[in-house]
Amino acid sequence: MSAISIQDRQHPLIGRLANRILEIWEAHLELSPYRLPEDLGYIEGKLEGERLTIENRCFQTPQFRKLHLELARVGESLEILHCVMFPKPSYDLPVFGCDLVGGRGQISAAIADLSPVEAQLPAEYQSQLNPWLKRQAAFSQQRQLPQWGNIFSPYCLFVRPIGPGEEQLFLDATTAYLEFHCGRASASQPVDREQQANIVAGQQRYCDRQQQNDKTRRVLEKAFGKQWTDRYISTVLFDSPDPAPQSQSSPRSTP
Ligand code: BLA
Repeated sequence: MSAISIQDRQHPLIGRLANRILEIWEAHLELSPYRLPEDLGYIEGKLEGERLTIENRCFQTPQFRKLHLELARVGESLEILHCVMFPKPSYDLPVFGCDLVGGRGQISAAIADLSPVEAQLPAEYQSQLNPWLKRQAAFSQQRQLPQWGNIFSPYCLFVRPIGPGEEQLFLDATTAYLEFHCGRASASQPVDREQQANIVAGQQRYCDRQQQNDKTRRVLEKAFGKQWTDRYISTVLFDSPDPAPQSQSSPRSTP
């Protein structure tokens, strides 16, 4: 699969993480194409006179309804990597998400998490991620999650990485989260219908909260306006899953 790069002067962590994500997806998962609505694959707009470019890569697999990797850039001042892996509601899997926001040579926000869709992460995820809690202490600038961020797990990494050592640690942690998750996902079995309703509700809640991130909304609204942004956030960035299928035993309506 070709490397992803909409720019030459990309922050090295953004390019390295984008390529790492694509390599891990390709190694562990059975990828097939995912069509974005009305060719929202590559988008250009203007923000305060600067060009805003967005490049999307989207796939689906037997376990995931949507794998989304997005690189965005606003002139010279802002660059973003956004990635979310939405499982199908028939699989009881957490949501992998990460976001890198940087500009002028510095990443200001680096976030990576495996977020539970039910009350907490499955036990095997907890024991796998636990050692990373100690390693997270090595980051010199931890950041506080906003209020809507209560969807994230206790293992959520949210830092401003300082220097190549911390950038490498962020890349290592995200790689470990992603490799474990893809390995578990490809070995997992579908759940029964009752559980699917909980999973749909959990993913819906994840999307609702993410949609409350005003910082994302502000960047997009300035370049593309409110209407376009509402549609982009609710159909491309954080679209909720379709409702769970009706149970066989539910009463039929008479024709
Ligand atoms: C923060 N996201 C931000 C910031 C910007 C964006 C400008 C502020 C950076 C800072 O405080 O240093 C912008 N992010 C974008 C844009 C896109 C994007 C425009 O993805 C897409 C085009 N956000 C996600 C995902 C997660 C996430 C998947 O999209 C986590 C899994 C988290 N972004 C996230 C969090 C913050 C953030 C927690 C900090 C919010 C805050 O401090 O209020």
